[in-house]
Amino acid sequence: MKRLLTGLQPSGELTLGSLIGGIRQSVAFQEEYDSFIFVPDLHAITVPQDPTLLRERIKKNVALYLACGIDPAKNTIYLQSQNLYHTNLSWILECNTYMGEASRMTQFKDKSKKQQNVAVGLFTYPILMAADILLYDADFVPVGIDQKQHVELARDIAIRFNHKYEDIFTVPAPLIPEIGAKIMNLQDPTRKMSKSDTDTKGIIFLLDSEEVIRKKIMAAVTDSENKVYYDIEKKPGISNLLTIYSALSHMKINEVEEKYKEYNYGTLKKEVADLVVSTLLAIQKKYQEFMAGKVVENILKEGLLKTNKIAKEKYDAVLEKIGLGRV
Ligand code: ATP
Ligand code: LTN
Repeated sequence: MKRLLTGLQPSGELTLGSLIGGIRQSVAFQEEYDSFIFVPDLHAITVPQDPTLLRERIKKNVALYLACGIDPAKNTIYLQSQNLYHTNLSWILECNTYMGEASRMTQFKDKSKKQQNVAVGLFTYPILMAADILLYDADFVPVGIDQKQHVELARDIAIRFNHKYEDIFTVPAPLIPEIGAKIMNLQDPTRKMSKSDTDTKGIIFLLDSEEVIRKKIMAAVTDSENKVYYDIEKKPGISNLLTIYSALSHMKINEVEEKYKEYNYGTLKKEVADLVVSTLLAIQKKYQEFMAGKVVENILKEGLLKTNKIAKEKYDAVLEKIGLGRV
């Protein structure tokens, strides 16, 4: 059985983009693959975090995975920082990654522009991500389009490592959703809807109330043509709303276009809001149940035991190949 692995940083509250571009793919594939989904909390500290909020978000992330349909019987669910092999392997991979390739990462360029004091970890973060993936021999990594370059780096590192030290890592491939690979900010539909943005008006959080969701969607920036059709260049706002509707309704974009072509923007927005509200309220109900008991704690305990065993084997094999460890 092929293995699938992904994770969503607890760097902010999860958004509609996290659901459509991230979690939902893992849910869709969990029947067919040996699925791993984790909380990359070490990635979150590449930018400043409030410790209390961060700890809370870790639990919330897991409860949201479950509420969005991740089945603990079909997935290995775990927390990155508890498994020390991730950072150990990351160091070894850092020593096998060139400055040139690490410097090409566009997300670093974007994120470092927004910060005054940029942490070294923000620069090396894609290598930790490669360790997350290669440690478990993942075949596929479901991600939104913004993470494709990072998975490709993991691929390049694996290929080089295999060439230098004989085959040791499975070479991973990104899995990008056909619809919804990039959900845009509702206030600026040329930018990704990103959970760590400080201005929250254009972001739908999975735990937003019905009233807030409706307000944000009704206020989404569109254009003045008042004709519903998909054109990402000319009509980024309307195209984003059509994408959201298509992703949540499982209808094709052209079917959604056809359905709403005679409607005005106000009605389209209302229908998108109805669908988002019904999807998210159902998730929120389940979320409350998972937050209440000890489910999350128990799942993470079990996940740590299982992943420690797998990771240790891979890590020991790597040490052996590269000539480290006791003689
Ligand atoms: P940050 O703002 O902290 O960089 P983010 O909002 O980009 O976070 P991540 O945790 O980095 O979210 O992403 C988790 C997964 O969800 C990744 O696979 C990412 O590609 C996907 N994803 C996040 N935002 C979107 C979006 N707006 N559209 C589609 N996919 C997304
Ligand atoms: N970098 C990713 C989160 C992440 C990840 C991973 C995703 C860390 N390690 C391994 C897939 C596989 C992000 O910011 N979305």
